[in-house]
Amino acid sequence: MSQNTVIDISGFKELFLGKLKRHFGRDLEDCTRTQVFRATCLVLRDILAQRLSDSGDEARADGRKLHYLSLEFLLGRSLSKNAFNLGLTETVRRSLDELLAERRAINGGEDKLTGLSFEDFLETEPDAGLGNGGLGRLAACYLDSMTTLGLNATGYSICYEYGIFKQKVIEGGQVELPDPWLEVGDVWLIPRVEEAVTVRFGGRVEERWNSRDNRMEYEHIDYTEVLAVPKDMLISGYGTDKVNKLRLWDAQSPTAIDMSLFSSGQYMKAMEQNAMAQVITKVLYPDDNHFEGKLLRLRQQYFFVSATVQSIVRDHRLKNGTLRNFHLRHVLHINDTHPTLVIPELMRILLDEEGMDWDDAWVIVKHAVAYTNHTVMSEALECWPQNIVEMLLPRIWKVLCGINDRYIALLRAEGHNDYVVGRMAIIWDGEVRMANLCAFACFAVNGVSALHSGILIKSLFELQYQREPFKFLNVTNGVDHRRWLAQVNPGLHGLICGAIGDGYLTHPAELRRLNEFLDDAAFLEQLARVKRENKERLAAYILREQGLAVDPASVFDTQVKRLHEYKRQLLNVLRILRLYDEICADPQKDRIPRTYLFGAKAASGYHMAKRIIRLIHSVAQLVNGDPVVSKVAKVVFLENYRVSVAELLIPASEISEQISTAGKEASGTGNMKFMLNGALTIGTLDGANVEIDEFVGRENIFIFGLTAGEVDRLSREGYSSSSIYSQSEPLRRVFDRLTAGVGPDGAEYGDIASSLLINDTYMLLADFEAYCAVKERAGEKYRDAGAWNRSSLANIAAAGAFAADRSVSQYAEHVWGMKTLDG
Ligand code: 26Q
Repeated sequence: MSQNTVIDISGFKELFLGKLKRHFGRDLEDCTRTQVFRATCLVLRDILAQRLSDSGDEARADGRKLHYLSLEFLLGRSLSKNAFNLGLTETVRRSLDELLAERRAINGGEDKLTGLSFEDFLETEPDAGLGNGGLGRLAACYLDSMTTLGLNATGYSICYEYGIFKQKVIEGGQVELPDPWLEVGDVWLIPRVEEAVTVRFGGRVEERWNSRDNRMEYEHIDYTEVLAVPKDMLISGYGTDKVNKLRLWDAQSPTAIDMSLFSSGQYMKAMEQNAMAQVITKVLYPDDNHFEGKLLRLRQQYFFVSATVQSIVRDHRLKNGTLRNFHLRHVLHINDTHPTLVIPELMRILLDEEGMDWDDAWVIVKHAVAYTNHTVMSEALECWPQNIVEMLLPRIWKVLCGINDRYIALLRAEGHNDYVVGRMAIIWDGEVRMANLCAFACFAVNGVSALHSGILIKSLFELQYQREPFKFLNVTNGVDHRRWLAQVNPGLHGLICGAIGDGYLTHPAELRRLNEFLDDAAFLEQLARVKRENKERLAAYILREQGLAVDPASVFDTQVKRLHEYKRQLLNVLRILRLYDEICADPQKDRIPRTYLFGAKAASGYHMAKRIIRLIHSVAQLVNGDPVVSKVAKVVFLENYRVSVAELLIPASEISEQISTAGKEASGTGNMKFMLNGALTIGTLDGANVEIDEFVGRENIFIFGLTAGEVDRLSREGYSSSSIYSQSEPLRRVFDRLTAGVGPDGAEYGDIASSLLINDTYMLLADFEAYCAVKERAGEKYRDAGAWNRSSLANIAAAGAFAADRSVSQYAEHVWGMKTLDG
């Protein structure tokens, strides 16, 4: 546990002033807001750097080191996290207060920094938006847990110059703006130029038979080189001196410009290397759960993977002198198929650089790489066109062929027929199928919820499971409960600590003890008061940012996540349109006022997703602009939903919408964050909702709709949305309005209506009635504040099961073969 480098207020202030002076040449009296922010971060960064060098980042002699590879780490902000983990939140807060008071005294009056608090400086930090959604945020939560649990772990990703785009909504339309997060966010990064490696693209491979050693040798020639420079971010853990790293690779040209080419008149070629390097790490692909075989994306993936493997191998060679024991010392964990090229890249190094035989090399690779799958939807599966792999990565292509040929030979030898071989093959029909490569090469394959892992072995990996059942397992996702409860909801954290102490921070299962308070009326009232304060905080934000007044006394009903048809934001919207008609028809009826909150980014090229954002905007205009309806309903689309907005919104929400078509959402992690903050879930039996339902009990959750099995059967037998439509009067009215025009500007959505009638892939209409009914039930329950608050507490008490600490412990034990502090 922590030796806790105790640093007090005067110590912090001294370090802070030193930073101001040396880094910015400023004194307290003339520094800017950003400089205060940066100096604060640098003081914490130094403490982490000191701890890293004290403990050394060595694996224990017999221990394995974990390398977590992910094209995304959706970190959000780091200052509050690091201050919290170091136990310095109050020290920093008070130091800054005192420093600003001193500044005021020196300057003899008010200035631009007067009145700013610690919270304002936290707001100075841009979100590190190096991810799209769930998968990227999961990786960030896991880094915190791995470090807190004392694992030797390093995260690897790309240092995108631009993270996920900033979303503006202009007259209902999404506009994407660049997110230059590094302008301020670079304060956490430590460049390690001396550890740069080079990555090779393009060119040709020459094969030669080496008769002396009796083996084929491969020479890669005429390639283009890109320099990969690591920028390390130090990762703190809670209550521990352990520090890990997140290594972000930045692409640079190996030489600013190739002078020899330039002198010989080949200007374009001279520039080429430069331009290619610049573009690789320029921007994060904003697609979520969708695959497109873009050359630049493949370049990003290989750049990232090759740099990572080279740096791990270099380090291993230095310490061991050989790669023969590589798999005993390292696990390379791949977050979805995006880093799958680690498999052929590690093979390439073992074969071509280490001179190993194929079979020896394969044993090492097979024992070193593990894989987590995050989707079964076919449009999200990575299948790279063979020709672009061959052209961009000629040596890797040959290795892939070597793996595929041996795999197919093995399958044939086992007596599998053409159909089976065709489904399991890695290269097939001109494509390279990454999921099949992972399933064959990795020693462990897991899904991210019980339901999803079950579906994986029944569908996508059915045949692989039959061959090697032992390597398939489930590890249900979890979230960093320290961030998603203690940090973002200090009111609730205080209440919990008063009741059961702060042991839950490192032992999340202790939240169970809150069940003792289920019938404690005074406690439940305090819980409601905390919620109310959080709602007021959010209402103030919405007013400030979007000029919209929402009533903190109304029910806050929230659906925030990436915009995707399978997540069914549209189902929520259809139901609001129905409610609109009902209120108009019977305005006198006693209704509980509700605020419907949406937040979602749409992938830039996803037309239907953007249409749905427009529709939400129109519905908001319609509802909020109606003097009668707006008394009981408000619709808010929160612009630019991101981690820091989630941190404000989730603690303020009372209803959590988790309404994906059953079988489509691998897990969901927002569902867990809402539950942790006492929201009640309205959800389908999809992803981790199934387990949330089991843990919290049916009386504390609102489950509705088709099950995954029913969805499956219905889609195989054929399902007609139009017959549901024609039998439902309310649906007809809603669709009529979509076609005729919604809201004051009369925007028409006939395209959305007809797409649902012609091809309701995600079965919105099949679940519509059940959804409306469950929302009625939720409304009725809300009338009984005591019952509602009791369920809210039951959710918090059950949420320990969905802590990332639990997930990471399971990975450590069942996948990585590593010991945690507790285990
Ligand atoms: C792939 C190729 C090219 C470009 C982009 C992509 C790409 C990028 C991001 C494909 C998928 C993603 C992200 C997927 C994702 O976030 N999946 C979510 O993962 C969560 C964590 O396990 C789950 O909780 C969600 O259910 C799942 O949808």
